[in-house]
Amino acid sequence: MQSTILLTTFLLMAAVASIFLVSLSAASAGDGAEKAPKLEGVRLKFFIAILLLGVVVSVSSLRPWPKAVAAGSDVIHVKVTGSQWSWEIAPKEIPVGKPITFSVATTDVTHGFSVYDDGGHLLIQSQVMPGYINQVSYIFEKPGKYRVFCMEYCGVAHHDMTDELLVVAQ
Ligand SMILES: [Cu+2]
Repeated sequence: MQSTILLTTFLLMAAVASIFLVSLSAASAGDGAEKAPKLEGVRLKFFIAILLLGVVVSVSSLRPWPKAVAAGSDVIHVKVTGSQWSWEIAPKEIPVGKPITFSVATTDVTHGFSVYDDGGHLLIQSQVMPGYINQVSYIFEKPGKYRVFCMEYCGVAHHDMTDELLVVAQ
């Protein structure tokens, strides 16, 4: 199987290379050579415009990432442990407007810890890996119920690996 894939790849590469060589020899033979200088200027301007557009779109759509883990005496620590197929979260009731740092761990396989608001928007997520304790921080601005989902396929009941956080006003 591997050698068939390799042979097919080489044949397709040879086909692409031969098409490229044919077009290159046609271009150097003089086809459309008289139009080249005018087109070159337009092409360069177009290229610069596309490049600038790309830079502007990339920079303006940047978001602060990664989020720094909150530190300090006012930080509330929440211990999260994932196991096939449930979460153990302590405490599950957390105050609004305070920095919360979730320390996530697993007792078995890799899971994905994520918190969603009631509108279904993803607020935070962290990979939950065997042998590691990962941390992610967040400040909940609104009281209410927040859903916890596993974001890493972890077995047959992965879809059932949900829980809830209750964010309460002080
Ligand atoms: Cu899962």
